[in-house]
Amino acid sequence: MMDLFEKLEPTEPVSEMLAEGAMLLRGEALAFDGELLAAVEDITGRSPFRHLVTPGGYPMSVAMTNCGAVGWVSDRTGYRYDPEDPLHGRAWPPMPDCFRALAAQAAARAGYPNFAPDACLVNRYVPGARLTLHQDRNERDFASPIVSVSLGLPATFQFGGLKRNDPVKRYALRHGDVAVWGGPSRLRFHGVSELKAGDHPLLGAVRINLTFRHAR
Ligand code: MD3
Ligand code: FE
Repeated sequence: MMDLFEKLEPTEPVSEMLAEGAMLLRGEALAFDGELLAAVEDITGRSPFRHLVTPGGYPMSVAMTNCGAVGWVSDRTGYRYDPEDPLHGRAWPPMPDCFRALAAQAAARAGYPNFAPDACLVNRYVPGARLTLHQDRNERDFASPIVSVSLGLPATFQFGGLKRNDPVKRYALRHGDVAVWGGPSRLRFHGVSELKAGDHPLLGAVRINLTFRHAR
């Protein structure tokens, strides 16, 4: 009988506290994945993925778009939340109901029953794309958490401290994983290592990450 168990991979907990205020909910988005990806297609039909330019003048390797009342943008003048998509000057696509439902469910599980995101940044990684260590501090409200949803290829997530040079822990984020970053973890430095090549059954050689924010 025991030899059956010995053949299994070592298991990870379904939900895991990464630090005070930071909770990783493995597989939380799996039941929504088809619906989420159809909604991403709808969003990018109206506000396509683009490589924003940093204030320093470099195009980011991660392509981005947004949905919701405001969207995060970067250009030569700095970072900001903008009610219109600068590509065409119209509003960002509305936040789909399935996005809102998943974000609220995950936040509630992590102890934030009143999370009301007004922005969702959609990031697209292809192999080689990465996000250098940064803090998310353009939101007016640091009391609300950020909820992130990973879809497609797995990535190595870097989770640091409140100072840039604090030690970094690494976690694999896989298709369907959802994380909630609040409380004292809200302003931790974090980043994503260069995406490795791969072929995901739903997305091919792509990773999509949704981050839900209360920005204003
Ligand atoms: C920890 N996105 O969009 S999600 C970002 O996978 C961003 O695309 C990454 O960092 C991605 O700003 C990481 C995980 C995440 C998001 C926000 C956080 C972790 C966080 C805010 C505070 C602390
Ligand atoms: Fe971030």
